[in-house]
Amino acid sequence: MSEIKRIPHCSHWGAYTLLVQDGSIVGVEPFAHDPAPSPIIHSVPEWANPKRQVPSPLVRAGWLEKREHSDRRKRGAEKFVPVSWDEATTLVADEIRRVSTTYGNASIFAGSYGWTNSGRLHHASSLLKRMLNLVGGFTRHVDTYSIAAGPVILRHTLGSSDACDGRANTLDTIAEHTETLVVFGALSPRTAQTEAGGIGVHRVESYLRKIADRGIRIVHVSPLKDDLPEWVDAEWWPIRPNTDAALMLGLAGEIVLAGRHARDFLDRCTSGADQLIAYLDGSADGIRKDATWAAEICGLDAESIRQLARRLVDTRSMLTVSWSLQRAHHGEQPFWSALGLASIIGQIGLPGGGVGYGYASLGGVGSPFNIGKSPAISQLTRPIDSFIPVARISDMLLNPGGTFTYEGKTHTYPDTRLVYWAGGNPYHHHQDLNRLAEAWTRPETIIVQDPMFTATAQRADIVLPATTSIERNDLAGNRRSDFVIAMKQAIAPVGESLPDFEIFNRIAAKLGVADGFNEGRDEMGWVRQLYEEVRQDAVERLGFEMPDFDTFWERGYARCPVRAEHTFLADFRTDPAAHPLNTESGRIVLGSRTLAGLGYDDCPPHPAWLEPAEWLGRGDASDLHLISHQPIGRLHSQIETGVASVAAKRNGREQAKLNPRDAAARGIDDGQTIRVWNGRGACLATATVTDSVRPGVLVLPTGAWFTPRDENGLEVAGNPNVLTLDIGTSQFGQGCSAHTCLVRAEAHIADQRDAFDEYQDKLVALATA
Ligand SMILES: Nc1nc2c(c(=O)[nH]1)N[C@H]1C(S)=C(S)[C@@H](COP(=O)(O)OP(=O)(O)OC[C@H]3O[C@@H](n4cnc5c(=O)[nH]c(N)nc54)[C@H](O)[C@@H]3O)O[C@H]1N2
Ligand SMILES: Nc1nc2c(c(=O)[nH]1)N[C@H]1C(S)=C(S)[C@@H](COP(=O)(O)OP(=O)(O)OC[C@H]3O[C@@H](n4cnc5c(=O)[nH]c(N)nc54)[C@H](O)[C@@H]3O)O[C@H]1N2
Ligand SMILES: [Mo]
Repeated sequence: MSEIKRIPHCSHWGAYTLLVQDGSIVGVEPFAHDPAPSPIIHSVPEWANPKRQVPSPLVRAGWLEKREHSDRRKRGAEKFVPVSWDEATTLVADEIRRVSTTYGNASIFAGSYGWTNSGRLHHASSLLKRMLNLVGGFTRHVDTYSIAAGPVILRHTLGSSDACDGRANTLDTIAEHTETLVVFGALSPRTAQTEAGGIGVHRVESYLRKIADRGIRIVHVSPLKDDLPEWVDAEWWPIRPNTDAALMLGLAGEIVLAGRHARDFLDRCTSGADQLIAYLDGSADGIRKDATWAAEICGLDAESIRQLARRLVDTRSMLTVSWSLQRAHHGEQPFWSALGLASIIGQIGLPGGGVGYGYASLGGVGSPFNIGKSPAISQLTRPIDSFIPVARISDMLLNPGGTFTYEGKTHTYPDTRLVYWAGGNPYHHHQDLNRLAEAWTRPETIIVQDPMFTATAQRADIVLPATTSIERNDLAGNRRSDFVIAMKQAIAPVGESLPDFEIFNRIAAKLGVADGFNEGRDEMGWVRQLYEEVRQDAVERLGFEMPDFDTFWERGYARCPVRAEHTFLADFRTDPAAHPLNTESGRIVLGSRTLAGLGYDDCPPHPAWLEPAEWLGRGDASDLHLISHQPIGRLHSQIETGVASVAAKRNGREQAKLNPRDAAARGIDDGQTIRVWNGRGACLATATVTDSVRPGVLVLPTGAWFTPRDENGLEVAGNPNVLTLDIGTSQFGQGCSAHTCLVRAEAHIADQRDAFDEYQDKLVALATA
């Protein structure tokens, strides 16, 4: 036995040290500076499990024979043929050339949404775009599944998406100054485990402890009590899902009706406030938006709403709104309504006052933020500007040449012939997977690059096995983390996998653009270069010294320049004319001329309550509102078979939480296998009966590997996206509406076979066919 080596590394869920002996990982230790490391670090050794990885480049047999004329319905059902890297990269380069010559580059879809790994060099989708930009471009996506409706409406009404990107009031100021905190959605260490691009120090929990210690009044508005840790003393308001805009507007209406609205702030800092006020006081449509009105829609107590409205103006008050609220039909409205309410209260720009979005949705939101450059490889210049809103992927594939609207303009869907996905898992992330499966039969060729034999890879024509981050060198860092972290190679590549950079470099060579792609640098040359760009920017622009590359690489981390104690829009509040916002009026928009001109019924010119397509106010007694939130034990679908992920399952299945009242009405016992279904699909899960979930709501986390059983389409792993609704949030924002979904649930007795084993068996069988 040789000595144990200690290798610094990082993933989206934090930094850690891998203990490596004789080429194997024998232990994982948390980063010494991290007070709240994520248990997901202990799933990392599972990455090295050869049974989970794609063993070699693979081509679907039918595609190898007939290329673009193959039977596309055989995707996911036909065997794969292993090929050499040389053959695989030639096939890929030939396809890119064929499609771009015959149909034009817009027919190549490389939006390729996904979190990939935290490394900023081997960032799979960035490298894909970099390569394709050298050969004429591709159709891309805009916004993210995380936030789309939110930033679209905030860019229009606040002039930027800063307030939902981690640039609103920092949590240190809230812990110090706020007297009344209203949490819409969650403030949870569960989601704060992860941060896109890695995180050095998990701080959310310590801010929450400070807030809890100060004993301020906290109102927690969510269908799920666990969205705040139980040690935070909060009043739980179990709201009906998707009705928050009504509560916000009811609170605002109460303030207006009492004449307590901040007239000076509204006059100086907003535009169109009279339109909002006319809606609130009922002069516009005859309906007063008061506590009684809101209580009826939200399923809450009117008197408590009335009291809270008073308290919001009597004390220093802060509203936090989770990203989840805008991942719903009309998701623009809760974000805009919160801004409207905060403007009516009039404390925006004061320490500990106002509104902010996405606190704890990611680990870095609300923490001191990085003001330096964050490491990133350039995607180079786009030769064409063809795009879709990120979640309109099925619409695009099903409607070539059809039109869609986005931010008030009309665009056309391209005629997609080739899809190249690297570092994302649409069979995890997209809604209504049975609809996606139909859309997936449309393109002539689908290429998937991933270390794992995911549901998406299983449905590809060409699968390119990338190494996981622990099989190569890289660095982590982002705009919301105060550390840049070395991600050193810990083990040799598994099977025939290659680092993403190397895969694209080889394809670029076949396309004759290798020089432009690699700029003469190899892996370590690029890691050094990306670090140096960050270090130079910090010293030149901010006078902040970071260690030289060799010191950084040896030590494993470097600190970045950050801003703490930040109060959002403080300057603007003091002098709005000197600090105009990038909006139609230069101020906060509460009544929009642009939206009035557009006349959309699903995104009116002022914040409004609009009924979602599916919600408890319209369902019948057997309907449950599905909340498919983020899984506690993994990041989305990643390392689904790792220890942290498996620990969160029950009887090998995902847990579906529901209220005792609803369980009893359906004859469901705690721990029983249930079938959750609606007109779009059905899946299995294990029932966990708990009164921490509001009656009428069922919570099933995302991320189980999509495993439909062939005979009847029943999904056995517990993937909620067989149930969710695939519509845009509105014609304006076009975000995903994942949290708008009604389902039914019943005890499932027919088949007690363990789903977890079944779909893992299938996975291994496909990989070794
Ligand atoms: N119902 C419902 N659906 C949702 C949501 C919801 O709330 N409800 N949330 C949505 C949100 S917010 C998001 S962000 C999306 C997430 O959706 P995704 O980002 O697509 O999910 P991941 O599972 O992280 O997929 C990342 C993929 O990258 C692969 N990968 C990891 N490392 C590497 C690498 O080094 N190279 C390459 N080439 N690949 C790598 C992983 O194996 C995995 O297949 O899901 C969305 N879907
Ligand atoms: N462990 C872990 N952490 C993660 C991720 C992960 O996969 N695993 N994914 C990361 C990503 S990509 C993102 S974008 C963020 C997402 O961060 P969020 O969007 O904040 O996370 P969610 O878990 O979808 O939702 C948080 C809570 O919102 C509540 N909620 C849902 N709908 C409503 C509603 O209509 N009204 C109210 N008041 N509350 C509602 C639900 O009870 C849910 O638990 O999480 C990140 N953090
Ligand atoms: Mo996300």
